[in-house]
Amino acid sequence: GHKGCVVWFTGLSGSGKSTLANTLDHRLHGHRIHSAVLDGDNVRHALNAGPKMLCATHGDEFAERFGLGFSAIDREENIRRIGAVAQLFSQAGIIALTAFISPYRRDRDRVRATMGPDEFIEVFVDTPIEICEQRDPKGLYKKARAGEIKGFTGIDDPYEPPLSPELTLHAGQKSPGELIDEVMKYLLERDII
Ligand code: GGZ
Repeated sequence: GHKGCVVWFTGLSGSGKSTLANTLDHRLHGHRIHSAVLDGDNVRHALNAGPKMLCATHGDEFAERFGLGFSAIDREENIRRIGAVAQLFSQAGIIALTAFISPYRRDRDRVRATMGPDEFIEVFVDTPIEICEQRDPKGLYKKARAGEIKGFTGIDDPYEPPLSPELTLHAGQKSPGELIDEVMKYLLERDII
């Protein structure tokens, strides 16, 4: 058997969080362990949709009040909601794998504070910004450098690395498979799986 918990990946855009969460998800499924990924594709595009998306279906006023963008307060609310959902998964016995930049230390620590002592596993995806910017899969760094996107994490908005994460992954140097070996080892040692 295994316990529910939250494996919280944090790091810059393009650091590899989603790839790592999905790689871990597949690895766990291979061992018949129930896990689920929460990332931008299912959260920022659905649960915490942005104002533009909501405007089309729900109108201006609704979109303005409930659509979440990338201001500090919107990121704070994004992370708070994701923490609450991840905890529901965890309490249902599922290993929730979250992949959000979650740039602010206070917001992550608040999520941690809502969880049990062994429930929150913070994984710092420590990829140098130079590598993230080289990868630039969506061309967002380029736009941020050109001033077309304001408040982009790592460019003109801060990323506060965790001070004592449960794990740090050097994702610029190793393959996803190797990095997930490290996470699996940790989960085994901690008696979570
Ligand atoms: C950072 C942004 C921004 C700004 C849009 N800053 O590479 P991506 O595209 O897929 O990952 C980024 C994603 C960040 O959403 P999160 O929910 O993970 O952020 S947070 O935890 O801070 O709430 C990027 C895209 O959205 N994106 N504008 N200004 N990333």
